Amino acid sequence: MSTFLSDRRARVAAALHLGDALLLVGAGEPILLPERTDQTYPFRADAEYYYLAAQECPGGVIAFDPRDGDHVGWVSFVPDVTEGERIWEGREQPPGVSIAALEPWLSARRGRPIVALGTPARDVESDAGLTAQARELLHHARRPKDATELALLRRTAVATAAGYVKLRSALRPGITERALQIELEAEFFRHGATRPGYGSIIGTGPNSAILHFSPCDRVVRDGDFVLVDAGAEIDRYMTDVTRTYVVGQPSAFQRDLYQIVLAAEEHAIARCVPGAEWRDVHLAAAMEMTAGLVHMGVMRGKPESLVEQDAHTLFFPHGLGHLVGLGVRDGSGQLPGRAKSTRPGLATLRLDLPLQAGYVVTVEPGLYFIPALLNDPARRERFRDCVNWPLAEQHLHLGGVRIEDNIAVTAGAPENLTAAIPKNL
Ligand SMILES: [Mn+2]
Repeated sequence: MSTFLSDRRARVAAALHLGDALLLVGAGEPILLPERTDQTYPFRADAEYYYLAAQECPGGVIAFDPRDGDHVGWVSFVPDVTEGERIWEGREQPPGVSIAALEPWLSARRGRPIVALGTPARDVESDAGLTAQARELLHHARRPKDATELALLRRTAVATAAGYVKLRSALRPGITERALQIELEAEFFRHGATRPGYGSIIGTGPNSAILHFSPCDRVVRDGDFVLVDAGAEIDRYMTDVTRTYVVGQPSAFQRDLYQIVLAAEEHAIARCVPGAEWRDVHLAAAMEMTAGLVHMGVMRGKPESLVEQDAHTLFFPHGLGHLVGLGVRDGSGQLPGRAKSTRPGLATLRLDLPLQAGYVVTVEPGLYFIPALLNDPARRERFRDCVNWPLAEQHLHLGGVRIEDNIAVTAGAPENLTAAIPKNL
């Protein structure tokens, strides 16, 4: 077994405090498409399994008995590959012990509590309390990225950068969002991607204000904002980057909006140091962008008071970012034991913890003119005095700006893994 995997397993064993409990981590089974045939969704092992096995293996189970110790305690049980799988899928027998040996392994340890992580087989009788506790600890232990993970993230960043260069060279009035998607994703593959990390978001014109817009056949027009949020994936690790462009000459208004988001993003990146509370980094960016909107004449009042009232959420309705790695929101959430904030302006945060060296976090401030928010009567009443409503209305179809990089937190200065992707309108 590779050293990185044995190191990783040893780190997890130390973090989980299993006591006398046995650990089972299941990969899960393929899921049938809703077509009533034998077709399945592309198989993705449960992330908790993949982290400990570094392989896709439907039906696989990683088991650990802490009494047996770090060296012999870990066993990888794998299903016996069938002739059908060899013929149709070209599958080969993965390394490991036949899954048939799992039952005797468990019988020899009868009576001990079981912690079942990953996607457990249905017939495992696990201890729900211990399992919930272990899951939170594993989640937290996976947050600092090891060298193998960082190397994969750097490779995905290279493939992602190539895609953005290609898309940008194709960007002109008359091209469709779909054609831009094709250029972007084909270039990801040409540079080693195993797939796009998530559904590529490409929104042009008013579509750029839809936070998770799926590209369609809309034709790009001169003066449109073009917001692209996409990233390449290699072996389950992915980059999550956003850039916003203007086709042709940007208006003064577009330029101002862009500069506000860009400055907030760069200042937030500089704040990604060990010990920084993520909610503080988020609120500082919110404050800065609110001050910018006041300066532009879009919002009215003192930035501190506007953010206090959550008025900024009219234009910046999401959190500043999340952790990324083995999955697009890998390891996000709260510090173990910390409850999710109930303050409306913080409830949308996907992350609430102090940053630590080794974490890879997205920094993605944005400002948008979202009709669903700006036309909402309750918000218009509540924030009557906070917004220059006639000016906001003039820009209801303008769309929005988001800029996102992936930042590795280190003991020294933050490292921007996606700095190679140009950030200019
Ligand atoms: Mn993101």
